[in-house]
Amino acid sequence: MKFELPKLPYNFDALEPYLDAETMEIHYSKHHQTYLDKLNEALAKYPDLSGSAEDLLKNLKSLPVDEADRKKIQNFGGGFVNHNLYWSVMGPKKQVDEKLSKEIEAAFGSVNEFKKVFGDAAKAHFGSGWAWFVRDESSALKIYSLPNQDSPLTLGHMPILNLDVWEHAYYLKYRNKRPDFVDAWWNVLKLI
Ligand code: MN3
Repeated sequence: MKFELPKLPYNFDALEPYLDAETMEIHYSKHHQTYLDKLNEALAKYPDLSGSAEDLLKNLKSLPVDEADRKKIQNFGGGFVNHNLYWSVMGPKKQVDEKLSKEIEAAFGSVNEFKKVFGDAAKAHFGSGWAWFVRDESSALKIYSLPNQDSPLTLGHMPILNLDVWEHAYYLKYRNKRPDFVDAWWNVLKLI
């Protein structure tokens, strides 16, 4: 199995000034591409594997691969799939999901409270990783962060949206000020 990089659904400069074009270009063309290349390289040894990249992460623990390759699929498969979602939830124009907004209000009290809890998870995450908004196995809405490229899919959860808090996601523009990046990011999240 060999996966391909999905086309970015907007130009590199489309999310300016909140996400700068240089960060977007390096993030997509270098970081995302490298995760994909290394995933494909790891999978080349296993011609009998099938399914989507998401399936690999869902079934990570039971994949018939050796342990070093399981770790590669966790890291590079996660890197590939996590960024696919990340690009898709952002955009230059709001396309608010009204149904989701109502669910958020029911679960968190208000959209602002949701933003606070999610933003705090992103700001407080130590080191590289992602903030996640997911449905758990009982369909409950949950917010948490995970290290590195670990995917909620491996926990049996369905990702709704995610925020990359690796330094490569913001350092060129925001330097060490991750909280400023997190606060600005709501402007380019199209769903909410
Ligand atoms: Mn990234």
